[in-house]
Amino acid sequence: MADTPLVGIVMGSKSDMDVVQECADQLDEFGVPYEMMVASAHRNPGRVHEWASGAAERGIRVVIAAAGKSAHLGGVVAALTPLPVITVPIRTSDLGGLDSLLSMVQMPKGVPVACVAINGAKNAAILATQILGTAMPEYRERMVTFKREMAED
Ligand code: RP5
Repeated sequence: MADTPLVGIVMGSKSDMDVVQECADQLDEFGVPYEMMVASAHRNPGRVHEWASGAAERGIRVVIAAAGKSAHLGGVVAALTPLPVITVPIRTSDLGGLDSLLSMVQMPKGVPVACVAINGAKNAAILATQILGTAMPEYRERMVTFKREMAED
């Protein structure tokens, strides 16, 4: 039987997939099971609601939400789950991703999301694994090894 996903990745559009793939590749490298979903907060609000509100019960421990432009996906997901949400602002053609970044980092008081750099999908995977590592020794150990290897490079 496949491992139960621990990280839930949601993105606002199929067009975000190129960037999000870096996140999935890094989680694969760390051996972290994940699930991935395309759901837009404004085009598919029902799908987002269903996915986010059931995430914790499915066994997800950390959510990664990637979106571009007026990127409210992470905030909407954070409103629907008790899980920590890491957002990835996607670079955009008009404003270079500053639009996505500001939409994410400026969450009002009470509904926080973490936010990595524009197109920082790899860092989202590392941060998610670090969060898992606070309660799961195998991922903590994986992070210790990762940092040691980085320092030796
Ligand atoms: C957001 O709008 C998506 O997250 C994407 O980054 C951006 C553009 O989406 P598409 O028009 O390419 O579907 O909802």
